[in-house]
Parts: sequence; structure tokens; C-alpha cells
Amino acid sequence: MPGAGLSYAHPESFDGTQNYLFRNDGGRFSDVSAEAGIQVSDLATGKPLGKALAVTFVDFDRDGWLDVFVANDTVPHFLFRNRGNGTFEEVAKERGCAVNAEGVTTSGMSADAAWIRNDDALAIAVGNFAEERTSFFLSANDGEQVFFTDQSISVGIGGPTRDMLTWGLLFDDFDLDGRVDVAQANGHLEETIHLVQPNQTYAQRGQLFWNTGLEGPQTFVQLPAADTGDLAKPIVGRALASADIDGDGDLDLAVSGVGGSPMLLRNDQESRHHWLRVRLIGPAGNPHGVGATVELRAGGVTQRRTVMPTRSYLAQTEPIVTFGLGSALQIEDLTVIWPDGSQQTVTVEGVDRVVTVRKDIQTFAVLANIGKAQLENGDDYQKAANTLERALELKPDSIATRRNLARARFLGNQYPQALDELRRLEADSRTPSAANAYLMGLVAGRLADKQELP
Ligand SMILES: [Ca+2]
Ligand SMILES: [Ca+2]
Ligand SMILES: [Ca+2]
Repeated sequence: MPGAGLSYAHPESFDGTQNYLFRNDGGRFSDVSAEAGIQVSDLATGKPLGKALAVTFVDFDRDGWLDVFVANDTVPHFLFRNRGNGTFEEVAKERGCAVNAEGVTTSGMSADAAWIRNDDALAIAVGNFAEERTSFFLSANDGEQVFFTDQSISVGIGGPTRDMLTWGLLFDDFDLDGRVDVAQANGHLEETIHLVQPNQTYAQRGQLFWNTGLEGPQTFVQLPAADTGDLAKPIVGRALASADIDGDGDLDLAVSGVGGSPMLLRNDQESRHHWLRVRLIGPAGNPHGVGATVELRAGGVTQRRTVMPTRSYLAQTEPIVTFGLGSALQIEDLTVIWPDGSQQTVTVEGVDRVVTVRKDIQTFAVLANIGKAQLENGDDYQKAANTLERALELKPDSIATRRNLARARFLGNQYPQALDELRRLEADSRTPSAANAYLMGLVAGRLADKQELP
């Protein structure tokens, strides 16, 4: 480095390397990298193209198959779309997340993905070198397919991240207001960088961007250093990970630094916002449910998270997902979409707690009993009908459960639907049932009163 001695060589001085994918064959791993299509080579030279520093996994097109985003240093990023048959196709260029808004490759160090507006817009953020903004690829769907544009500047991230050399980067809802925020760990590569670039320092402060919920340049606002506590202490930041280390519901941070102790940063936010943390217990071979998507509806808003510890840079986050609820005191709906495609909706009572969702809880017997209890409890017949319908999806010929569903429809004043269920019971049963006939008579009476008998 002129004027400052030895320096790291630029990545362009080196050849790339390949990505690897190892398939878990029940405790043994097979290298399936080549046939899966996640290795990318220069067509002319045959040399590997990738210079990867970070990988994250998200189902960007929401087809039920987890896709792979790889942040590369000085060469275009990769987005491997999962074809659902054990192979991937690399689509970063055509989907708009290979290079930044200026069409230029960046020194990608980290990657994370999140639904930042609680709608279908997915953001993939990439932490970059000094003098490069953090890239912020935001998705849109043109009706045919999902594509991204780098909106780093227009969402408010670009300006304040330009001078920083960013490694760790995380999307998490740090103030539990129901919107995902952004944290960054920063630090330069060169100890004496200030000698040749006076605006740069080796140690740099961490950054926190608050998601305001507004669209446009104010979507993310950088919190002043004075409001972020020890996160603003300049260190040579590298890895950044989050977890609720003190069990109070908000996400705390761990930051590693070169030549110093790591920092464990307790989140002392005082928002009084409510929260729900969801821990999955998956099937054998996937005990934490990694790759599952959790959707939570509260206060009329649906939030979505992927259970994915592999985020940021050289770090693992906890496999529990944290939802901020703002002032909402009730969960309307919690649905887990497991990696095998099965969906599981669970009832959550109360907030400010950790709930555990076990994959195999949704047996027919469990759902049928829950639905029956909800029916007898009598305060929400629609909820009882939904549970009983899910039970019947697993065992359509259960006469007792279908009769309970008919009763839930009847008591919920859904007479035509009740009649449908009773007719189906009649068709399925070999022997006429007195209980069925009695209920049918009641339903027909109500429908006649309302002149709705079909
Ligand atoms: Ca997908
Ligand atoms: Ca937030
Ligand atoms: Ca905490």
C-alpha cells in the first residue's frame, strides 16, 4: 500500500473457487455439487467464477423450494433457483441481483434476506467494502416471475453505509414493532488505512437502521451513535450474530472483532412492545426445523420468517424466530410451512412467550380433539370449523368429526355449509343415523325460515 507498507492483495489477483453442496443421506454426506448445478465456471477458460464470502437461503419465489443466494467478492453474486428436483439454475443476472444499481460488481462480504414490508417484497442485503454502499436487492413480481432491483439509496441504506467496510449484516426486529430492522458490523482490512485514506479508520462503529414502515428514502433511518450504546464503540468488526441471550424477548447481538474481545450487546430497548418467539421441533435429521417458513398474523398484519441460522458473515444465529408484535396482544394465526411442503397452523394463547411447534403434533386425533373442544367451548365456531376441516383433510371418512364440523357450521349460522356436510355424511354412511337426521331437520328448518333451502 503506497505510503503505508504491505497490504492484502486484491481478490482480482486470484482465481475463483467452486461452491459445494453435500447431501445428507441419513447421517452420511455425498458431494452432489456438480450434478446439482451450484458450481459455476467460466465457459471460455473452465476456471471457477465464484469468490464467495457469504451464503444465505431463502425461498425467493415462494414456490415451496428453498433457494440459495451467494454473495461474491468482486465478481457477480449467484442466485441458485431450486428446481425442486435436486438441481439448481443460476439466475442472479436475469433476476437482477448479480450486481449493484450501477451495474457494477461489489466486494460482497455478507448476506441476509427478509420480508421488510410484511408483504411479498423480499429484500436481500449484501454488506460491501469501503466506498461501496450496502446492496439492497428488493423484489417485485411482474405476474410472471420475481425479479430484484438494488434500491440501496432509495430505501435509505446506501448513503450511511458507503464509507463503512461491512462484514456482519442482519435483518432483525430489534425494537419489536413488527418491522424488520438492519444491523451491521464494520471494520477495515488495513490497519494503517487512515494514512492513505483520511476518511477511513481500521476500527469502525457498528450501525443500526430502524425500519420506519414508510416507503421511499425514509424506509430505513440510521439511529444516531448515541442511541445505540456499545454497538457504536469502534472495533475491527467482523461476525455479527443475534439471539435473545437474557430471555426477555428482544434480540441481543454478539460481534466479533480482529485483535480484541468479542462484544456481547444486551438489547435494552424500552419500547414495551409485545413479542412472540417460535421454536420448531422438526422431524429426525432436522431437529430445529431449518428451512421452514413461519407466518404470523397479528393486528391484521402477516409477518414471515425463514428458520435459517446461516445468515450474516461467519456467524450462526439461533434457530428460534422472533416476531415483534408492537401493541398487539393476540396472535390471530401462526402457520409453519415445513421444508417438505406440509403446513401446520397452531393456536397460540397469549403473547410475550416462546412457543414450541412440534412437527408431528398435527395428527388426526389431536386436531379432531382440539376441534371438538373448541366446538364445545362455543366461543368461536369458525375456529372450531377450521380445525375440524384440517382434521378431515387427514382422515376424510371420520363420521364423528364430520358430524362435529356440521354442528360447528350450524351453530355458526352457516346453514348451507352445514347441509353440505350432512349430505356428505349421508352419502358416506351405510346405515342412516338418527343423529344425522335430527341435525338435518334442524338445518332444513333454519334454511326454510330464511328461504334459502336449495
Ligand atoms: Ca424457490
Ligand atoms: Ca423494528
Ligand atoms: Ca434480549
